[in-house]
Amino acid sequence: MPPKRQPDQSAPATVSATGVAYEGPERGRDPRAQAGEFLTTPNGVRIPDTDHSLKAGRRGPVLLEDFHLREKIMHFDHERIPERVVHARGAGAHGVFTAYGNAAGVTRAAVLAEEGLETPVFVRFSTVLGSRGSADTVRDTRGFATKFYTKEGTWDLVGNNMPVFFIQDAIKFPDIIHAGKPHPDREIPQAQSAHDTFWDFVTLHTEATHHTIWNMSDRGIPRSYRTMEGFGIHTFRLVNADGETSLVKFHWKPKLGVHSLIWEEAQIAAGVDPDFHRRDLADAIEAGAYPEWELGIQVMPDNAEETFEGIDLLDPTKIVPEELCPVQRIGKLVLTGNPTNYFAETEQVAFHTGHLVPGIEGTNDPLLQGRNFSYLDTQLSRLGGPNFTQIPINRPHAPVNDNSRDGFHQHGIHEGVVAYKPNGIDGDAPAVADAAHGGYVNVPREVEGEVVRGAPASFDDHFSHAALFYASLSADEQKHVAEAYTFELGKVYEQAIKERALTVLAKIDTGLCRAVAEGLGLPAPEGTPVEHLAPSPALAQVTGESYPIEGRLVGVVAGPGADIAGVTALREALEAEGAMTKLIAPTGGELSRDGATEVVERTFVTARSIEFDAVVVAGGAPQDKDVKSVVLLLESYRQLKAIGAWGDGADVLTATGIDVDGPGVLTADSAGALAGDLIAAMGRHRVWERAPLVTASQV
Ligand code: HDE
Repeated sequence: MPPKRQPDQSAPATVSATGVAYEGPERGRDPRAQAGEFLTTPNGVRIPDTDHSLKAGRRGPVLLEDFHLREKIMHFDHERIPERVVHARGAGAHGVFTAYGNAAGVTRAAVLAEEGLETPVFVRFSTVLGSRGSADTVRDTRGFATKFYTKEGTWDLVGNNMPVFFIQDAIKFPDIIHAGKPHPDREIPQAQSAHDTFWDFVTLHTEATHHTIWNMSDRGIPRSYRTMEGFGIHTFRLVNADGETSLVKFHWKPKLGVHSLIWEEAQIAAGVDPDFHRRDLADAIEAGAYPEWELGIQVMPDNAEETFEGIDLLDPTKIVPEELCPVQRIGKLVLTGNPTNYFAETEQVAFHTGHLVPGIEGTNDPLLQGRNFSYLDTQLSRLGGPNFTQIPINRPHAPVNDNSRDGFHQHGIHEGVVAYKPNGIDGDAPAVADAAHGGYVNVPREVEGEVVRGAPASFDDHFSHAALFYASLSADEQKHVAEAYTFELGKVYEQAIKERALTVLAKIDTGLCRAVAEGLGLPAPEGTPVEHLAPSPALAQVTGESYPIEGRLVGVVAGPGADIAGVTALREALEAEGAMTKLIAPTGGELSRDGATEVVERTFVTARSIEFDAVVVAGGAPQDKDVKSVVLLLESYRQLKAIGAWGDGADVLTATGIDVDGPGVLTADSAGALAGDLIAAMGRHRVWERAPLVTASQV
């Protein structure tokens, strides 16, 4: 008898090849992807010519019998799928999550509880408002969605880089998104909140105030996906092996610290390098500077009120300050592999807040409850049917035996006649699992109440957490918030909307309100700011702390006659810290001196300030003032980056108008002597002491 065909529902290499598994020569290879040495049709028929249609004579009409033409064009015509209705623009990476084991007391989920357990993950970062081809560096919230392929089934933590949301109830989601997306008449502006409908909505619907001020802060323009925090936002319920429950908020803490762009950089990058964040993520992983986060939890008692220190834990517009409830670190995420194919993996990955594993449950947060419906629903139109969990990137790494059958794009070849329970024919297989056998058994909860369209009274506090956030920022960050509101509201046409926005700001902080009013040329409304909790230092990101500089980039300006041995020495010193250099010269090619050679990777035409975390001028660099290099240096100075020079490279800085004795301007006799100071300065991200020297309009 011929061997029986087996259904293939195994996870192919594109999915399982995360972290360690990515090492092998078969990296990312799906045996069912393109194979064989000849070009074929989708049915495997070899093709002699793919450049010409089949015609009746060389100048004659094309024949309908040309099946190769038909199949090739038909497939092309359907290559695009609907982009995500929100979070359309994104970048993904494979990685590994390792549990520390200290969460075992609060959850029985092995992925979090089992010490040393490595779980493969796929993470997708995204912007929210822009379409799939929009720029990375726009002012927006960022998505931070993680798919854990756990041995107990798939768990998705679908979070953002801000800990709160615009709305308290899912029923408002179409409203906030319609207000934020481009205006429907002209479909502008793309990927922006600086327009009338957004500000009209968020100033009327004031529960959006807290999230809006996060967007206006530096968090709205991250330096990199690698330097963002992540938040699960909602409160979740964790259940331990004894059935005891806790209310928990999830936090991702980046190893490299939380850092942002300067607004000028964000704007320039949107034109010069719209792929800025995508490129940064992929380049860092390729260079071995693997992005890392620790997963943290705030653990709070599961009390009947579902509050902590008076804060309503079901309200997704509120935070629990870390000073009141510390974040306990329970595991580490390392991103180690770039996707092999953007469409197959990053585009087709499907997250869902309802993808939970035993030991992790949701709560009655009305925003979360609505999401539990929405994410499953959206995949039906986006991925074309109910079988999207069979797409390689979405396949669980746990065995699947779900009795579901058929539907569009069914990949499983299911055997037998039984797909129902109970059944006698297969001995009632597959068996159901109780908690002892790893079944997802919900914690029993009493639910009762009157049917009502409404929210608890605590949901009416729309301003105190926005005021808390603003009060917790450093002075530099507060200044950026005022500038962001001034910019965004300055783009609004309707005067009434600007005035309404100022009345909201008056409730947050008088100084902020006055600064924005002044920028808009409007009177600041009278009003007393609301009371708020004590400032939370954990919310500030400019703290004076130093961080590793892995994956950071230094531009080295040089030219014919420059000290190339010095360039090499600087490159090696930075590479030892995981950072990278790019040599910038008037033209491409190589630069050599005294037997040392370095490749030019950017010219004065292709280099722009936004790409670099610091810029240095090599000794012996050209003294002539090329306007492009002047722009590069002046922009970098204005963007508060470390600037350096060795030897007579310092003369170039002086000729450009940069004070070599100014803050964060580093000079030394040799490249080797410069390296240490440069590394230390980059570890602090920016030269904040220089900010007062740079005018408000420039930063
Ligand atoms: Fe989403 N959201 N969302 N969202 N969301 C989607 O799902 C939705 C919300 C978030 O990289 C969509 O597969 C509703 C909060 C991320 O693939 C959609 C509500 C948070 C991503 C959807 C929210 C998020 C999405 C679009 C209000 C932070 C990208 C395509 C109840 C905790 C995931 C898709 C990825 C994507 C609906 C609110 C984060 C339409 C209805 C709050 C990171 O289903």
